[in-house]
Order: sequence, then C-alpha cells, then structure tokens
Amino acid sequence: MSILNYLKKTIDKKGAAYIVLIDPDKKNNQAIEKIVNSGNNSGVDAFFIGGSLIMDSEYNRRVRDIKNKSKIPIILFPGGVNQINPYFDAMLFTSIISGRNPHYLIGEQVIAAPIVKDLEIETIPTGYILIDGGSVSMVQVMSGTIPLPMQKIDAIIAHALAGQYLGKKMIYLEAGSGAKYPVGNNIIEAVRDVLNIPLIIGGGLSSPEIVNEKVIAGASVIVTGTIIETESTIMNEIADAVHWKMK
Ligand code: 1GP
Repeated sequence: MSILNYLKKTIDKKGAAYIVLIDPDKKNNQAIEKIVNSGNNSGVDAFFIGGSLIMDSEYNRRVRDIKNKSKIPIILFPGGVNQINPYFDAMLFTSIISGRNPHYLIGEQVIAAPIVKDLEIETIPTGYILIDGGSVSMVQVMSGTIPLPMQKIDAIIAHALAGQYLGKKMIYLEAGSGAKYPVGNNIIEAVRDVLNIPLIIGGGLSSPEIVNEKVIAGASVIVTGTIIETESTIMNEIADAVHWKMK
C-alpha cells in the first residue's frame, strides 16, 4: 500500500492521523532516539522528518538511524532539496502556495525531481500554506514568503481551494514551528468545508486539549514537533486526542 493510502485509511479508521515531526538537526542529537522509541510505542501513525536549517553534516546519518529504529513510516517534510536521501518511505512533495516566491513554488521541485525519480521515493503532492502564527517563523525566513494573516479567512480558503484544483493530494495549514497561535478552529472549519482532500494542521500545537479542538474542527492529520522535543511522554495523550474514532 502507498503511504498516501496508508494515511487515508488511518484517517478513515481512527478519525485523524497523528504525525510527530523530528527535526534531525544537531541541536536534537540527544533527543532523537528517545522520540523515535516513544513514537514506536505511543500510537503515533508516522514520522515527518525535516527542518528549516541543518547546522552540521550529520543529517543523512541521523535519518538513516531513525529509519533503522522506526517501526512506523518515515516521511520527508523537506526544508530543501538537500534533505532528500534514500531512507524515506515517502516525501511530501510540497509547494509553498501561500507565497509568491517562484523558487519555492517550482524551483526547488525541478531540482528535486530527477533525484526523487532516481531514488524512487513516493511523492505526496502537498499544497503548503503558511499562516501567521504570531511570531516570525523559520519557514518565512528561509523561503522569503509572507504568511497569510490569520484573520484573512477568505484568502486562506481561496489558497486551499487553488491547491486542490491544482491537483494537490493534501493541504497543509502551517502556523510555523513554535507558533504563539496555532491555526484557528474557525479557519480549519471553513477550509474543511470546501476541501475533499486531507487537511494537515501543524505549528504551535502544545497540548492534547488544543489538538482535540483541531480534530473536532476538521483536521485530518495533526503534526507536533516542539512539544515532543521537551516532553516526549505526552505523545500517548496526544495520540488519544487525535484518534477520536477509537474511543
Ligand atoms: C509542523 O512546523 C510544525 O507543521 C511543527 O510545529 O514545532 O510548533 O509543533 P511545532
């Protein structure tokens, strides 16, 4: 089964899927093994692997180690074309459709495509929409794109719809890692209403209660990163909050 179908089946069966984001950067050297072990035993459905900036040359080794230890799929959530390697089960083939920087709409993707073909990595076409979560995100800095304001709901809906009509298989509403404010429940409800593809929500999700609200509002996939780096034991509770159909 493809990873996309695995995710869709998980969403159908459990109500939503729970993905833990691992930033395989130097700063997380110590934490990674613990996160993978907890993830394996806490009802997490997959790992996203990726970061905005990697501060040493050990990235590939870390991803290989994650692949060797993980019992669940590992999916590249790329900060850039330099993060592609043979260890992934699939990758989000993202385009930052909230921005107007051609390099992140099509430039990186063109550089990536031949490598992806050669490595035969499953691609999941994903429309990535950056929303202002109240602090300047690394995605904003690195991509040179302006996030959509949280209160411009019509603009967010229009971007998500455009992504769907462009043939994306998933839409990712991102408030940015460590966001002060996660994507609002009203935004999730409004976007869910017009989409018929899975909706990924991430950025600033810091408790099982908040996560539960997002799922009730219509999130199909929940992503947490920062909270797990400090409190890996919270995964179980978050997984329970995400998997509402299993209760
Ligand atoms: C994934 O960037 C987010 O969409 C991760 O955000 O680190 O705030 O969980 P956090």
